[in-house]
Amino acid sequence: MPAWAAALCGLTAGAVALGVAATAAGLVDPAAFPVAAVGNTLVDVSPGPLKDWAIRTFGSSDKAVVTAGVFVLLALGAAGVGRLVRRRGLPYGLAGLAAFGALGLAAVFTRPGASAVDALPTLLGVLAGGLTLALLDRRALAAVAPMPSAPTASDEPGRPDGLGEPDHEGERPAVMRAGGPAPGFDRRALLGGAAGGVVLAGVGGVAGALLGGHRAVDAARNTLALPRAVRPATPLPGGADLRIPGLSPFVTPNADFYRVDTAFVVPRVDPRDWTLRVHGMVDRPVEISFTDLLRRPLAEADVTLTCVSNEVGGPYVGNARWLGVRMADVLREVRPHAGADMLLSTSADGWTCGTPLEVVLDGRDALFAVGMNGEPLPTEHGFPVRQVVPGLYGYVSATKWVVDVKVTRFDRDTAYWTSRGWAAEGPIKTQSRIDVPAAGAAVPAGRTVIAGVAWAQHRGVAGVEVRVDRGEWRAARLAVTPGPDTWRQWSIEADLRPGGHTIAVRATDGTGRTQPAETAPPVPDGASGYHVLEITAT
Ligand SMILES: Nc1nc2c(c(=O)[nH]1)N[C@H]1C(S)=C(S)[C@@H](COP(=O)(O)O)O[C@H]1N2
Ligand SMILES: [Mo]
Repeated sequence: MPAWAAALCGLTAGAVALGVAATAAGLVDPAAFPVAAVGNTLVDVSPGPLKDWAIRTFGSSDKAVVTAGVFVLLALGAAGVGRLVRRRGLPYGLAGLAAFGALGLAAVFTRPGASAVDALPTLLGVLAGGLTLALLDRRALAAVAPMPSAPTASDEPGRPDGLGEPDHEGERPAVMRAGGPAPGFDRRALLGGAAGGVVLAGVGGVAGALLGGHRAVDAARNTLALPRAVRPATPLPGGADLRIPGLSPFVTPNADFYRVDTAFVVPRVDPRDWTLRVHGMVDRPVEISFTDLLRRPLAEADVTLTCVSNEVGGPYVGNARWLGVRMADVLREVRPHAGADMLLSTSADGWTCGTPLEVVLDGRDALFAVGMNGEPLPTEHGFPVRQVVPGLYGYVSATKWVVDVKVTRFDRDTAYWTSRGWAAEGPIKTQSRIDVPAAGAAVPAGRTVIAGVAWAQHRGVAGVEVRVDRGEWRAARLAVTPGPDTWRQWSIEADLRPGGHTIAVRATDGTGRTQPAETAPPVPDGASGYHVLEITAT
């Protein structure tokens, strides 16, 4: 058993310990990672002149240098533990590991505000390191056969596993005889174990970093205080919400807001690292930090978002009060070139979206939004910054986690969904939906309230009509709206005789156009047709 092999055992155990500790720290608190805690403690206790020197010499990477130093010391220590196992036996090695753990725990608990759970990363790490050491000790170190009798053992003929033909034993390198008694240590088992340990440690470290980053972004969001709007939205008119049970509330609570995106894992964008680059066919490209963005005058707007893949009567529509910087303000600063007609926006996870430039510049409340219903954007809805453009389906307007806007032309660039068969431009079609009664519901015969929402963003909803069975289209009562960019609640009463009934709804937009009866599927530019449902009066 060469010294390097013993050191490798120790190093592997140390790596596994740190990987496990890193994952646990990512879940519990990144500051409870023992390496970070020891590094912090070292910085705290080191004399002033040493600190000054470190800052002068390493600049802003001084923390990284200290951390690297701790890792080097730990590596030496881990190698030492491995050699201790070789010379004195496993219990001594385990004791060595425990000693490192104790140091780590001490550092973790000298941090202000440390709580009992902060011990977990170190304890789990030591446990995992100890197990790894024991495992490697059994698989690799303890495979050492008793020296003088080894040849006798392999002389036995007819081994059931067919390995280690006794006659050729001596000619074959030890590494090819895994599993058989060997006149040394089992190198293959050790190397395999070490490789497995390194992989485990790497996975643990990455998981810890991801989980920790996750928590850091959540913390940044939770402590973010958004400035007030310079142009506040008009307070919601009293009659915007008819407050009918079962009817979608005028303002969709963030927790209930539909979510549509291609993100398998929700991007966690740290506002401290976030920038928005606006470039392309412009005179003066800019790159805006989150702090810069919040220093600009903020506007507020009530806007209803809709997804192009919403079926008639479907759920992918929601209304919120957004707070943000007007996209037009930023675009005027960068001075788009004549001939540019599209904004190609890109999210932190690489999704792209093409928005007509003139729509954004025509005076409507197109926002780089930071707030949704009085709080920072929820992570799933684009924290820290997303686009909101009234009147356009989300796939051509509502880029979440937006980080880049390129001023370009529709004939030069293609966005994510456009290259997958959806229309390049996506103005929202006028639509209406019956919320109450629910489809298939049984209601008491007699007077029944029928209610729902209708939308035709930026044109506004001017009328809603309802038809029961083969009857006349009757005008529904409309709720008040703050402007043309939100949906509009409506309701009507109907007298229903016992039996089955068919209810249909249609809306007319602010330009006087009634939504067409012809049905169309969502592809390529949005569903159309009346929302029709069956109920029973009893
Ligand atoms: N980054 C990113 N932004 C995106 C999408 C996406 O897949 N990725 N989907 C868009 C689509 S299709 C819609 S309908 C809206 C939905 O916004 P919401 O999830 O906040 O309701 O986001 C848009 N923004
Ligand atoms: Mo969408």
